[in-house]
Amino acid sequence: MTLHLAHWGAFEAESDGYRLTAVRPWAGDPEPTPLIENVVSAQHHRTRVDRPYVRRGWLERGPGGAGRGDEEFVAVSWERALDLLAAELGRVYRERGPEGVFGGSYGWASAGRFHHAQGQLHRFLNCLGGYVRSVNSYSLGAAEVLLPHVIGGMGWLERASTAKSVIAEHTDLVVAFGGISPKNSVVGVGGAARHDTVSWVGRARARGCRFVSISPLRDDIPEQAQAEWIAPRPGTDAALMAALAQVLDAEGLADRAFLDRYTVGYERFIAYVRGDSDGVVKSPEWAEAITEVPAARIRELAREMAAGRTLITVSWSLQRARHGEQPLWLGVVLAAMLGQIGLPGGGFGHGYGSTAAVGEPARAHSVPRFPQGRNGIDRFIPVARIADMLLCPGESFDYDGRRLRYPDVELVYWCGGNPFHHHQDLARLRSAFTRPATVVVHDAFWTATARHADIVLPATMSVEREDFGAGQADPLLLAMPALTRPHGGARDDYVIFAELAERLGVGKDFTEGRDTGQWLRHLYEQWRPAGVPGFDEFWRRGSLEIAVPDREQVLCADFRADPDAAPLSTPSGRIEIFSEVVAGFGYADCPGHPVWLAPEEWLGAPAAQRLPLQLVANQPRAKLHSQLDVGAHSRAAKVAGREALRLHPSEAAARGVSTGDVVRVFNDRGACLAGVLVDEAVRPGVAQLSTGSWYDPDPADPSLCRHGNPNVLTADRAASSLSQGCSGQLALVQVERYAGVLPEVSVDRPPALSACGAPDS
Ligand code: PGD
Repeated sequence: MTLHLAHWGAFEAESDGYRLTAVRPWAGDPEPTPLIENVVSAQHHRTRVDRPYVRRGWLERGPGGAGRGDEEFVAVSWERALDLLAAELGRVYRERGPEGVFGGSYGWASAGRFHHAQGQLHRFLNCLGGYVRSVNSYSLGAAEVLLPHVIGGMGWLERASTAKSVIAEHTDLVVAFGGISPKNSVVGVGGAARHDTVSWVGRARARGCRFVSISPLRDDIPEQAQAEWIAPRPGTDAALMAALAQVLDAEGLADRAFLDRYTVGYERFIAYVRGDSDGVVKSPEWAEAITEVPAARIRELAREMAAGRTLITVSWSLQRARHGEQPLWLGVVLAAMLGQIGLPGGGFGHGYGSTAAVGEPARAHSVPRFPQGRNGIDRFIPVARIADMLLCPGESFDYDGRRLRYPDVELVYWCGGNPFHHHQDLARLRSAFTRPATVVVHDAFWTATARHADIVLPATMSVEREDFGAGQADPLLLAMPALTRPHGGARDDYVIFAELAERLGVGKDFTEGRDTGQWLRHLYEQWRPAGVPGFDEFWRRGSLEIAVPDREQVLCADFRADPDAAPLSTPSGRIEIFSEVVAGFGYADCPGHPVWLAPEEWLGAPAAQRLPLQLVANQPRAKLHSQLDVGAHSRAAKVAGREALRLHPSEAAARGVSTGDVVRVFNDRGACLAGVLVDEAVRPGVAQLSTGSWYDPDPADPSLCRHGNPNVLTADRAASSLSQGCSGQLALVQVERYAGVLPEVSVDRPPALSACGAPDS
């Protein structure tokens, strides 16, 4: 048995050289996940890309978007594909320079430090002079821009977060806005070897810690938490939080000494809460009208929060929404009012349950990294503005106090991501994707993005190549020998880029004369801290544990001990309840202190008369994002072969549908078909449809996805002018029984392929 690492866990596998014959979770994982099964069943699925393909129109007519996404693909040899692509890259760099190439290429790709797809692409494009990049992520777009103004950078916050073991031992009350999701906490960027959410939550509960989960979904927290469930209208958490602040203030429960010493701007914020600045007291009664949470419960919760050691945690999903900055900022403010930031088990957290990494104490050392070189230009877009960039070149936009312009890109290169999974308003993205002259995609599968490309190059899966891996916060560094040979003619991204680089005259710059094995040894030895075994010993052992100096880590403990000696990285060095910098930007949708702002699409909006359900488009349970959607575990979770849509019994009854029925979910942007699951764990007024089912547009109407991808329904609207972050979590929709003849789902077969390019390799 050989160990292997995926974003969702470590597993042991046997193979016959071509196929994985036995797979089981790593023995060291206390709470293994069934997501491992998807790897086995998807590896040789018919939707693997088996050789290079070129879209017929591009091959016959040359660069241009007409027919993209609709036409058949022609199989070509590796030689021909690489020659064509090298010639096209040469043309674009010659005529347009790096500004003509978008290499932002957002996506999670696979675990493994060397074969990290984006890192490979970026190094390759940097060898050619650079590229238009993307900044921030779909996961944390609002947080990454806001938090440096308020408490500190997202990377720091994640690394420094209070250890889960400390919460289990010290916290009296966890108030979890967005819950502590058991399904999301199994996943961590780069790998999560030891899963422990159920156990740390269970330990805390057994000691007497109480959990309050504030979410439209009851199962957003492990059962072991025995949590009280408060289900406000989705998107209204900021109003609920403002009311909690109002009670703390009015009842003298705010810790003035803490606020004076460790924060700036409280007076400006509290004037808003008291109604001094706008004439509206943010009382529990005010919040009840917005959230539908009873005022008495809000008042009581505020008192409970002040009565013991309380952790306020805000999930990542809350900021992945219109005005997503506000509940996050308010979470920090509430924790500051309670005065427990820096104390064991008290204070603030962002993302417990959103990823395996939060609450993992920091390692003594980072892990080896493939160098990406230097980008010769400084042009970027906030990552979720991809469609705007393609549709509106030259137009200006706001971002974190700057006024920038969208570049005019001619070639889009995607490697290790699936924008037709991750982006919002897919009909709009489809039309944006007709704009560039050329779209190149490397992927292992015929994802919707590959189907919207001109040149599709087959990438290996991680089990088909040699690497080493470690999660963002996991102390385990794992050797990952290849488990099988590649599927069909698939090649490693590294090998593909090395061959392209050779053709473009930068081969040596890209490879430095090393093959994969030599790179692994080189990266490891360059990184190797004192006391850590050499590469051969590491590879022989199969793994090593990186030291963790402080297992009882507490967020901001040093800041609390001495805020002058250990200031925060904010402009004032203190927690910024009012930010002069953010206020100075003058954004109406993100003022200088946190506020409740009604989004365009919420249950209290006029549009809810027509579209009375709030879509919650959250992360899927049976796969990571869209990865391995054709795997057996993912398919087993579908209903009638489509993504499952969960509805409260009252909403199902009102529409005359029951579990197993197929419904049409629709709004003004598009529609999709989904299979109903009636479930009391969903708040009335909510339709929960996870992301990840591969987009399967109906040929007659591409705004209809036959497979249940919620991103045909979500709005391509930024969280705010400050962050330009993804707001894909929430949208208004209506649901009706699907009355017509059910169209077949076709995305689990390859697109139309023609062999007339006669593969010769
Ligand atoms: P993945 O499905 O992980 O989704 O979006 P992301 O694009 O990351 O895509 C990774 C792709 O890389 C897959 O197609 C996989 O086959 C491919 N791949 C894997 N390994 C390799 C490799 O070695 N080489 C190459 N070339 N390809 C490889 C995720 C994004 O979606 C994220 S992070 C979030 S948090 C967002 N969440 C939401 C949400 O909550 N709600 C909505 N509505 N939308 C979202 N979109 C975002």
